[in-house]
Amino acid sequence: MGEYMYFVCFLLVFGVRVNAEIERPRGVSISMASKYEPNNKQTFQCLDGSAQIPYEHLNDDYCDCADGSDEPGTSACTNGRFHCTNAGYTPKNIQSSRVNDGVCDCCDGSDEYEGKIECVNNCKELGKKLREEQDEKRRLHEEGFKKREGFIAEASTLMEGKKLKIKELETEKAEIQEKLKELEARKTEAEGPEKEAKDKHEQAWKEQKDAREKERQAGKAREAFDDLDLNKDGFVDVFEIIPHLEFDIDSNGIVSEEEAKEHLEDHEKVDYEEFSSKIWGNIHSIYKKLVPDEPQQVTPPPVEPQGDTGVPVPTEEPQATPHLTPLPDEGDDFDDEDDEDDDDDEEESAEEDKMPEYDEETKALIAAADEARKNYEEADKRSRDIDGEITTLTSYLNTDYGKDQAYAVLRDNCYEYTDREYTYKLCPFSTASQRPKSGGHETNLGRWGRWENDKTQVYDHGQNCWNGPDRSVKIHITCGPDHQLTNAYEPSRCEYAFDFITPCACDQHSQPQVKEIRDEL
Ligand code: MAN
Repeated sequence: MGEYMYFVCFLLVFGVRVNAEIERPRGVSISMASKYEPNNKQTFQCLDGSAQIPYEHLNDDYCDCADGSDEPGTSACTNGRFHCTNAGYTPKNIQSSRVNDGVCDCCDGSDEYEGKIECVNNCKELGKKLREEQDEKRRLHEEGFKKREGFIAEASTLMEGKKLKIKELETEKAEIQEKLKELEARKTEAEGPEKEAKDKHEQAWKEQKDAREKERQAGKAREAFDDLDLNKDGFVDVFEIIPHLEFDIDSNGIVSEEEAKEHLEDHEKVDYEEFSSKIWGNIHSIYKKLVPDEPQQVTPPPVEPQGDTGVPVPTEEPQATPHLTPLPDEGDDFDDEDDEDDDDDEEESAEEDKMPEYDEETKALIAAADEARKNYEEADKRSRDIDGEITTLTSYLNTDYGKDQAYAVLRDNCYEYTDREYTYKLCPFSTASQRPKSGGHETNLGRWGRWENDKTQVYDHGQNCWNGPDRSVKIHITCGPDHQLTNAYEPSRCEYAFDFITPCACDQHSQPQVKEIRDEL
């Protein structure tokens, strides 16, 4: 060991900072200094081993080595690297083409030694600033780490609480199952007499209604018979059916004698007895009362040229309906009155068709059954609600909340980030979404999927992208003093990325990256 090295060791042992550079060619880092050692060697071997050159050819402004290693301190080699020591700040390697190019690249000014430009050494100030920034980062990390400890405890309490809740719910469920059996029995017990009483009441009402209906139909049959029996001979005959176009079976516009007869069950004519018992039941749904305005199936008689009076004179009686007696002309009011009668009838019948109230005894049985049903249904609903709650709690507990479950505290919370166009929302372990700032509906970007690694989450199966994939988001998580969504972007169409900071990520293994700050040498 040379005298110089003894001196350096002496200084180190006695805690004195070395204030001089270790001897090495210009532009070489301390770690590479040994490769350029001048004392024992007369030659220099290019670092890639490609050639050996005389030692004095180092930094002679002529590029000898293919890897540029012989010219670390000049700009002779295009691929050379110049090392700035930057004592007080962080060391830096620059392209050797930047050496002496008139631009200060190193904070210690060592790249501009030819004096084309005067470089001020500001490494100390930069180092001070960097130290402060790193101290602040460390402080925040420390703060986050402490918060994380709290979250872990909180998560553990939360989980225990949920587990306990499941136990309570299971106990309640078992009790309710027992109770349900009893309530169902009570319900069945109450519904028996209720049904019996209701059936009795409804049967009585139905009988009444049927009787009334029968009466009503009889009245209608009588009315129809009287209307059809135009000549009032006590019979409805084929010729009295013919004017009624509703009896036109083959829809050719006229009712033939055969068609009329078919409606009279092959009789030429029927009396009221036969009409009401056999005919009316078949025709009541199609029968229409003849009204004077309605075109009737009357074959018009040939019209003679006008006589003296100017009124056309029919030469014969109508042929197809010789028995047709025109309905009395009741004027315009005829229809209206008829309609009013029908309306009244309908109102009356609707009123009559309403089931009368149950008697008091039946009402009491219904009330008792209602109460029993209500009790059963309430218990049944509670039982189903419990199932739902247990499912939710189980899914909560089965979710992976990361190391020490610290991330559990983020669940049931949402965080937003707004850029120029959208507000992005992250509800951890649930959903990610996007909504336009200008209004409009929210787009589902994905549901909670999985951890891709301990600092990246994936939310997928979001709304399908037109002509593209289902939307999905990757959440890049880093340590920060608070839970905050700090960025959202779309690296490729419908595939999003969010940056999220949280103390949950401040675990010991992820200390903030610190740049090496070189002490002065
Ligand atoms: C919407 C948004 C965008 C997305 C397009 C794809 O406009 O969800 O983020 O790129 O749809 O069509």
